[in-house]
Amino acid sequence: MAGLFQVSKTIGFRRLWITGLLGAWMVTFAGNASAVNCQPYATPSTTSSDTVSPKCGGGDPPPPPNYPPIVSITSPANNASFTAPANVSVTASATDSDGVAKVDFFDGATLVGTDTVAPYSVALANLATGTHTFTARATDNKGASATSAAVSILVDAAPAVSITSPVNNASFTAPADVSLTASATDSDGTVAKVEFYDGATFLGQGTASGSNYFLTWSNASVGSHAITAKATDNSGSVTTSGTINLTVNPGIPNWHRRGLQSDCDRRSQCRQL
Ligand SMILES: [Ca+2]
Ligand SMILES: [Ca+2]
Repeated sequence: MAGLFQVSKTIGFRRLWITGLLGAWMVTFAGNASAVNCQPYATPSTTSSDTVSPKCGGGDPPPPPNYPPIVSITSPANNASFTAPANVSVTASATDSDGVAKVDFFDGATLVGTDTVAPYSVALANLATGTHTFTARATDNKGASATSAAVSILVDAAPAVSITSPVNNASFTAPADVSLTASATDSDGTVAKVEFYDGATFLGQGTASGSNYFLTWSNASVGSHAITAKATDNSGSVTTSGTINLTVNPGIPNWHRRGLQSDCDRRSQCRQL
């Protein structure tokens, strides 16, 4: 009986020893398999998302986390300036390995449009003057979302300008020094300069006095002239005034002046010669 117990005890010990050895081997194997085959989930970079790890030996890994889309506004450029009335298209790039369901566009906190098809954009018409700050929020097919960096633009009010002197259809006699006056203002800034043109020909820049700008156009040539004033504000917006038409008529022939210089100071008398 004692011998039988001794044999049974020996077999039990061997079984225990073998089981322990097998267990240790399995732990070692599993540890090696995990180190070799089970890579951790990679963190998404700025150019890709949703990196999926390979399956571990002996079973599927837990489902990968759903990373949100990568989204950025590609147009307009940050700090771009527009002149009112401004029509601006805001365009965004959005990517996600699950698929992008939609991109929402915001002007400040206000939702101004949604696009579900790339390229993602929204057309904004007649934007109010002032600063607009746009963001794009992309949502993937699993409901994860991300918001782009903000892009700000300025919508500038163009200056107002008109020619106040001379009047339209005024006529002059050569040699004529024509005094040009324009009035220019800017509702959301300042007038940087006012320039006068005869058709496409630059005549000169006006001298400012308050909101009035003056230029003496010396020795204007005989003929018809179409005068405009072009105002530029501090944001670079430009407005061209309405056109003032002038006529410069031929002056008194020189031979009329000879021998009657004093009378020729009065042009009407010279014409009677
Ligand atoms: Ca995703
Ligand atoms: Ca302005």
